Amino acid sequence: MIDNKFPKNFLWGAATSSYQVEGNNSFCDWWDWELKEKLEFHSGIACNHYELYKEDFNLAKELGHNCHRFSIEWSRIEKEEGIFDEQELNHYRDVVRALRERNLEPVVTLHHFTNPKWLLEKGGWENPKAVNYFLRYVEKVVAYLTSEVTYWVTINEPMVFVYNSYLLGIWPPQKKSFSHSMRVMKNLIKAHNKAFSLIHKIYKDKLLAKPRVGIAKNTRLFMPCTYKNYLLNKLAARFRDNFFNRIFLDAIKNHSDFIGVNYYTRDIVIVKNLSLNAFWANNCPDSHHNITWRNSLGWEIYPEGILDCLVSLKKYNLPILITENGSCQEKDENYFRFIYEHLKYVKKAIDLGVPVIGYIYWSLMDNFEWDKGFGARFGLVEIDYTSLKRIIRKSAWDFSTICKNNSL
Ligand code: IFM
Repeated sequence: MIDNKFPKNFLWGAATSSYQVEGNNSFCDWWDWELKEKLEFHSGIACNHYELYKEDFNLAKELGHNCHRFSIEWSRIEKEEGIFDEQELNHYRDVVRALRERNLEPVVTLHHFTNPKWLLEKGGWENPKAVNYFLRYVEKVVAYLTSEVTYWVTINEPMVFVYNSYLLGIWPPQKKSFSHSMRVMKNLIKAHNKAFSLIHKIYKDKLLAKPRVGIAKNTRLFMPCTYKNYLLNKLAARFRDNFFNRIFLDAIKNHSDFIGVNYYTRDIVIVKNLSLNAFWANNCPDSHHNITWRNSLGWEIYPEGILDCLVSLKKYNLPILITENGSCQEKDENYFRFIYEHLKYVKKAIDLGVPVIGYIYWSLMDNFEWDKGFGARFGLVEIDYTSLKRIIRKSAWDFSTICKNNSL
């Protein structure tokens, strides 16, 4: 008989990030960028989660979750450089307490793409001093929340940030430079490693049980296009796997208590010319492969890819928390189909000895999908953006059965 049970104390939940759900985060770089770029949509009040968080956590509890991942907005805590806003620190302490009151284990992200405006004025993450600015903020926040939080995610998807903001130039500050992106990557690695030691020290000094500190790593499966130039495509796929998936993890592996995995899709790598861009960014736009399922943004949905990614991480010998996996769909039933198909492979990975300790769906509710706006709906809970009414999708109830039974 196939055993569909997940390990004891498995974490089940959903994630959000401050800028995408809270609303009115006007002190951060994205806010001004949206205005400057004259995007058709603005994050504005988003889901007003800043005020409605208790209501939203009630939904998570009702849905049988036992954990919740959210992020703290640096630009709220430190609106002006070096001046910390007690009221905002208290707000996030209330958020954590609201989770604890509902028996939802908080998984707290300290950096999820957004930065305070003042940091950008000082050169952002290209400036080596960004590391110390980040540590000063981390120290403040962590000291505030030590007794209530165990799981810390220092940085969300560092390589997505590097790619989109410094290499491809599609996100603020819109740089397109290999050397700039390398500088940023190095500073992010340093920031994580030092934050790891700092967080551990804070807990040790307070004689508290050890925290668990990691990053949330967007992990992709890179496969070569088999149509033409296979060997070159294979080389590029390997290069990209190394650059996007491995370099960062290799550099932080001794400063991590767990690896957070964000898995969404696979890339079919094609090299159409010999430019560096073709090597690190081009995907096959043609129908050389039988792609049968895409989300509403056009990303391929490839559930078996999560198994390959998880197995490839086994060598790090660290617990793995799936910190994001999710999809935007047209039809409600496809949200559950997506979850179920991925969970089958997560279970397979566990059976193969990969120490997966939890599964956190992206996202608890529809939200602001960065440069794509509000159209891409990833939520277990649908948001009516006119009334801000929350409507639980049927798929969320189906997922809830898995969470409550700890079994597929
Ligand atoms: O919305 C994002 C999130 O901020 C980071 N991971 C991927 C999600 C979907 O694109």
